[in-house]
Amino acid sequence: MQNPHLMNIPALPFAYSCDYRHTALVLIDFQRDFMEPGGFGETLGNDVSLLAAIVPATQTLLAAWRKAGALVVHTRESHRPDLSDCPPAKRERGQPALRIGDDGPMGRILVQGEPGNQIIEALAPEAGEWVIDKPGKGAFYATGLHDRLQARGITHLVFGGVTTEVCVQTSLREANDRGYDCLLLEDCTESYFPEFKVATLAMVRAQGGIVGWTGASADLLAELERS
Ligand code: TIU
Repeated sequence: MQNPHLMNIPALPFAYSCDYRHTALVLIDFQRDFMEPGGFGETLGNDVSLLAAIVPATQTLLAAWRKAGALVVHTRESHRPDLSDCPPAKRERGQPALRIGDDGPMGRILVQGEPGNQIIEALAPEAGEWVIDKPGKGAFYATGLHDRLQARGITHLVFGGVTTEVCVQTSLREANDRGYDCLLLEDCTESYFPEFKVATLAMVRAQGGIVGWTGASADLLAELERS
């Protein structure tokens, strides 16, 4: 008998098949530091209002994923208050208005526990969901995430989050190298640079899905409902 929990999601470059019991929804860095004025994203010179468009679709998906009882992983790009996990090369890069660790309108920029480091209310983690604090752009560097996913029997990762070409793409590529099949949801990820989002989606699925698949949340929702 066919596995009733198996989903065959229309995607590019071809259908993405996964059993939701072995799949995690990974929401990358939906934190105020990137989504709201006064945080890290804005200090880098970006128009952060561009990112709001994906919140409703991501909320809908998150609600359905929770209802299915499948694993939700939230990440935050963040550093310890003493910045011992922030390489000088990262802190000193460029000419931002405020640097990592500086005091901003939402507390210290990109520092754990500060108001700006919290995930936005609309997508706030619930009890039992994983919240991974990561010092790098990728979710696997210095976090222990791979071991936790392995222990849980996770083989597939569905990605949303910000920004597409920075923390989302880095995390997806790290995951691909660790053997996960990865689906990037185009309406649940956004960049400060629309052209970079388009390019990232194209390069992920090129060459027969060289690092993953891209798809739409509605197609995932339909399969989740069916299974
Ligand atoms: N600057 C930018 O586009 N992104 C980051 O610095 N981090 C994340 O993508 N989370």
